Amino acid sequence: MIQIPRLYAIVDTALFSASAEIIAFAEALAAGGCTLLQYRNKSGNARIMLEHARELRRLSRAGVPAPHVPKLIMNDRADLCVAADFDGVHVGQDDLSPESVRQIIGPDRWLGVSTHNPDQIIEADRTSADYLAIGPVFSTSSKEKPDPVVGLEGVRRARQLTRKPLVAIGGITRANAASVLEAGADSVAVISDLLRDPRKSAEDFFRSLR
Ligand code: TZP
Ligand code: MG
Repeated sequence: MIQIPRLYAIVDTALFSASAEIIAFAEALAAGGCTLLQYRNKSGNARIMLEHARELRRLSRAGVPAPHVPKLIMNDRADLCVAADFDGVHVGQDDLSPESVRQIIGPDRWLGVSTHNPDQIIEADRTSADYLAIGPVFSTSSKEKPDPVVGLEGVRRARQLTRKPLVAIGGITRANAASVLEAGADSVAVISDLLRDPRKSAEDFFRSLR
């Protein structure tokens, strides 16, 4: 069983206008204590994705002793995860199946699977996924065509359906994060509420989640 940190920071490239900003954002998150970062790029430009990913990989290892190197997760793309030597992949219901991803990334990298309802949780729980995500917990503007909001009740239900580490996502902020862990999540995945002053926001999250 993997040990998942309480904060799972997502770097969504749609929110930045230049590559340097993306890298600086990730560095600030790491400075704020983030040890788990997802690279999310929905542009479809695989070359740029690999460039960003390799730079993130290089930076995350620079000067950090092995046990403290932040884990990097690639959204959607198992091939790019391996190419950039990332630590894992996160897939949704329309991506490659968990077992297909597992074949590509091998037994040791982390595999996360997004779920949005009880049936999907039960199905994903039977796979080799290392953690499951449930959401959107609250309404979000960071995802195109989000599934229906599941609320804290959805997190509680998910908690009853799996023993795998559970990551909650969608509209989670410093103000509501503690209630989400209270409902049974092991970790909160966040895009928007890290954008302004990422280092301080991450520190605030860790403080509120102790
Ligand atoms: N999947 C479900 S909600 C969401 C994703 C990728 C977006 C989460 O972003 P935010 O800004 O933290 O609501
Ligand atoms: Mg996906």
